[in-house]
Parts: sequence; C-alpha cells; structure tokens
Amino acid sequence: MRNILHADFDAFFASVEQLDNPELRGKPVVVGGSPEGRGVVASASYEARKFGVRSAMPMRTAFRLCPDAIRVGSHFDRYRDVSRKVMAIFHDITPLVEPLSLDEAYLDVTHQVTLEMPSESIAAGLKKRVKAELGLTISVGVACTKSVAKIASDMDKPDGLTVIAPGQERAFLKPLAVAKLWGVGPKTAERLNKEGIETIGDLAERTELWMRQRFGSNSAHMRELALGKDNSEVSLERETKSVSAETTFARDTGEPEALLEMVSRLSQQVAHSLERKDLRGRTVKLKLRLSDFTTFTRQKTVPLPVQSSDDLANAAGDLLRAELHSDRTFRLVGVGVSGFDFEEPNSDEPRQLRLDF
Ligand code: TTP
Ligand code: MG
Ligand code: MG
Repeated sequence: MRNILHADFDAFFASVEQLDNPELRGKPVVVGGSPEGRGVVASASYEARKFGVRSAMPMRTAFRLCPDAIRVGSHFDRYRDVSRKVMAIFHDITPLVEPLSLDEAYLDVTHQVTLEMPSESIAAGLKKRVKAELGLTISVGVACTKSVAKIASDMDKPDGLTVIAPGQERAFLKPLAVAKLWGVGPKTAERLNKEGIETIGDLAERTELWMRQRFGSNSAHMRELALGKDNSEVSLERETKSVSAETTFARDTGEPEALLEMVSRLSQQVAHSLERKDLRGRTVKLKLRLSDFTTFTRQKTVPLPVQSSDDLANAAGDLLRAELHSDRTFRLVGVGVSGFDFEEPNSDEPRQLRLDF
C-alpha cells in the first residue's frame, strides 16, 4: 500500500500577489489581463470566488460578477520562484515528488510513514512548514492512490487537509460530481449528466459494456478510477501524457493570418512527434499568451483521435478563431495533443462506433 499526498497552493497567483502587497489581503483579487484588452482570469482569490469568479473566465465577466474586484497583472518570475521553493520543501520530505504544474505535486511518503508519524501528520507538518517559510497556504489530500489524493486536496480549499482512510475510497467518491474524476472534462460531464450519470458512484455502477461504448479502450481505467482504484506510481519521469510545441513571436501580433500560419506550423511539429512516438490523441489544446503575459488554454475533444497535421491544424485553428478579437495581440501560441488512446491488443471494436466521449 502506498501513502500519497497531493498538495496544491490555494489561489496560487492571487495569493502570491496578496502576500507581496498587504493592501490586497482580504480583498477580491483577480490576476490576469485587463477587461478592455479582453483579458482572462488566471487566478481569483477566495474573496473573489464568493461572487462566482473563476479561472479562465473573461475578465469582463469577472467584473460583472464582482465590480469591486481588484485586478493585478501577472508576475510569472515571482510565481516560478515560489514554485521552486515549495518543490524544494516537498523534496525535503521525500525524493518521490511528481510536479503537475507550478503550484501542485504528488508526494509519495510511504517510506516516511511510521506509527508515530502517520501520513496525516506528515501532511499537517508540510502545511505548517509551507505557511511558515513561504507565507502561503496549500491544501493537501492524503490517500493510498494518486487520483483519490488529488480529488481530496480540492475538497476543503482553502487551507484544507482531507484524509481518505484506506478502504474508504469508493465511499468517498460515490456522492461526488462525475466531473471531479480525472479524464472527465466539462463536455464529457455534460453528456454523462444527460444520460443520468451525476455522480462518480453512478458511473461506478455501470456495466463494462456500457463503459466500453462510451470510453472505448480507456473504459477499464475509467471504471477503476470511479471505484477509487488507481495503481499508478508517483513517478519522477512522467510517461508521455501530452505532446506540444509553442513559439513566442519576435513581435506580438494580432494578425489572423500570421497566427493561423503559426498554428499550422506548430501542428506540423506536433504531428511529427506524435508519429515518431506512435501516438494519437483526442484532446487538442491551444495555448495563448497575450501581450500582457496573461496565459490561457482552450481545448476541444475530437471524435476520432488525431495524429495528422491537417486534423490538428483544423482543430487548433477553430479554437484560435474563437479567440481572435481586433483589440487582442498575442506574444505566444502553442499547440498540444493529449488524451492518448492506447489501442488494446485484442480490440476489434471499430473506432467509428465510439460516441464522442
Ligand atoms: P490552480 O491550482 O488550478 O488554481 P489556483 O491555485 O489559482 O486556485 P485553487 O485554490 O483552486 O487551486 O492553478 C494554479 C495557477 O495556475 C493559478 O493560480 C493561475 C494559473 N492558471 C492559469 O494561468 N490559467 C488557468 O486557466 C488556470 C486554471 C490556472
Ligand atoms: Mg492551486
Ligand atoms: Mg493547481
């Protein structure tokens, strides 16, 4: 049995801004580009979230929901610096640290657990240390599997500590919204809801055939996850979960032709590397950074896994067109593919029969 922690900063960018500028503390703070420049919210303080403000929301919407919000531009170097520091603290606890992004990581503490120091105490100690040394709060989930630990860390934000005892995984997941499950994005969740699947428990009760028809070769894995089973290790070298390429323009541009041309070039690069690795994926992601450094992604799931540069460029181009506005200029664009569909050796199920899940 493993002991896993998932740690994630609370309102990361916004909290760093509040730390660096005491006047912002206790106030609804949003980090991101200006509403006039069609900026997007990167991070919202918990004071702002009370009004319904969320990440990736247009800044204009955020100000409509919360007119008193205080907007701050991003300071990436600072966030990177804080991220390095927190990762160093994690590594002080265990060498088995798997970062997922700047503000979160899995920690395998199996070898650190003793009778006097159960995983819950390790997690509490970690939270205390981060608060004392960095002045910021993290939320931590403790469980025997990565997927349950990750869902648990999100349960009691901010400053949360949620422990799922061994054997309680299924009961814990049962009442939770199906969208909380790894691999179930908003669109899939919507479709599942239409079929009467509201909770992870509802999903866990479906038959294997039912799952296969919707999730294809990924169905067995999805079912295990819904049951709270997940054998994946906290790994230092991550398996390829996505393939991407990005470019920063020499000069920021808002020209649709230039941007689409770049998307098509990046799609070719990504397609080449997909081909080399013999991978095809169903989620196409477009990454955009505006002139003010606000960064956001848009993604879509395509019915059939893509590998060719044309399919990729089409999907990414659609995503790009939706984000082009005359008053917007971009400094970076990136294209990526994830959601790899590993073919089962004995699978004779025609791909075309799969629904768009
Ligand atoms: P998250 O951990 O997803 O969000 P958060 O830390 O702001 O809030 P929470 O308390 O719910 O964890 O992301 C970490 C940082 O990554 C976030 O502070 C800003 C950045 N980010 C973006 O730039 N764009 C996005 O769409 C998201 C989701 C995050
Ligand atoms: Mg966070
Ligand atoms: Mg995070």
